[in-house]
Amino acid sequence: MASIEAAMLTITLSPSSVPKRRNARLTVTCKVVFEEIERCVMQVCPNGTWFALEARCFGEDHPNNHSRDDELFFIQKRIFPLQDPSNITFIADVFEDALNEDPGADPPETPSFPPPPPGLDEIYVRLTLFNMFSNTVVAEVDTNVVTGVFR
Ligand SMILES: [Ca+2]
Ligand SMILES: [Ca+2]
Repeated sequence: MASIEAAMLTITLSPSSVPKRRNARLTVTCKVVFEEIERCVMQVCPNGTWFALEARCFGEDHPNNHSRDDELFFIQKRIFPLQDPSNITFIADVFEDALNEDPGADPPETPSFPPPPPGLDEIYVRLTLFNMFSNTVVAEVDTNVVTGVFR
């Protein structure tokens, strides 16, 4: 079965044209390694859509939280054999606050010192490879987690 390898996420922040808001660019790189038989099928029928790789952004939650990680937004889809599987890049441009998946504790009724810590955000991207012919998930991996205080 095909596999997804070297999945990596980086997030870069930059000023935006909107006051008090920053842009965030998510860049995900990976490669898909197909088996010989899968490559053969795609060579024989190069116009078919045989595989699709979807990228979705998640906010990670602590395992003791008993909740599932939040899906923040869908990024993009790549299809094969149209795309070069050895060199895949997804880029998503959002406002930084789209990554603020943990707003932190509510502020106390009376000001306290030190103030409550800001909610740390843990962002990762899940890559899912579908076989479009059998409509099954072939492989699924998560990138590294990028931690920050996004606002
Ligand atoms: Ca979190
Ligand atoms: Ca936060």
